[in-house]
Amino acid sequence: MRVDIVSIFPEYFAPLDLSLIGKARANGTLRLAVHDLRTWTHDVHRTVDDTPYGGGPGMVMRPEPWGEALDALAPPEVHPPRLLVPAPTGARFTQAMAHELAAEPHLLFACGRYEGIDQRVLDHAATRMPVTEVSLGDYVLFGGEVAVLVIMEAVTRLLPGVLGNVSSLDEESHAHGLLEAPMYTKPATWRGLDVPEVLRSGDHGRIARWRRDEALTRTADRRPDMLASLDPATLDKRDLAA
Ligand code: 6GU
Repeated sequence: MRVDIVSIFPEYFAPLDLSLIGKARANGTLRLAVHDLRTWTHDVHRTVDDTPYGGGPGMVMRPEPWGEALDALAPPEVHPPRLLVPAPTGARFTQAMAHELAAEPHLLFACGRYEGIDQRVLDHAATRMPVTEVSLGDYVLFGGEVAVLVIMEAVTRLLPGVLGNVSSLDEESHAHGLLEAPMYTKPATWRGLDVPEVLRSGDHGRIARWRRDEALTRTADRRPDMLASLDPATLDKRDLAA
């Protein structure tokens, strides 16, 4: 997968050299480039923002540097990338969207700061490529940079070959619309607290049933919204009893 990131703070992306994302870059699974938006400014102050039309607080990112950046990174004649614009006004980022993005050959992230990017940049880009505004949740960040780190981590771990143990993708929280059951490791007793007996029983049927029940009660307690949107066809009789 190819990924381009445009930001006025390229230094934010240093962590993408670390750990499993760094490894995916080193072995060529992920071809990632970070670009400084100011590369596409031409005035001595390398200005990227200006005051909003219609008034109001804060500044808006000017369209010209963004237009040139997108022309350079998504030239009209080649197959276009999917443009992702992190913003609190976007559609909510989910595990389903992470899977969708992991299947794309080329992602281009445009990180806005201040009150956002001039709307015409997105409207013009949409004539050339798919554009998705994406939000992490209902709170406001300074800019899109940290959101891109989050999205890249969620997407990269789904790329083939990045995770050593592929079955862990199938068992994790959100994979089946439920939160995952609690996990334990050795020692069996720690500070007077015992690992649940069933997990040490060796009875794989009982263990699977226990984990499923824990996942259901956890999800009901913490995320009733997730339980409500679960497909009833995926629930069995013993789930309904739990
Ligand atoms: Cl993606 N960007 C910003 N600036 N704030 C956010 C966000 C994104 N998601 C939640 N809050």
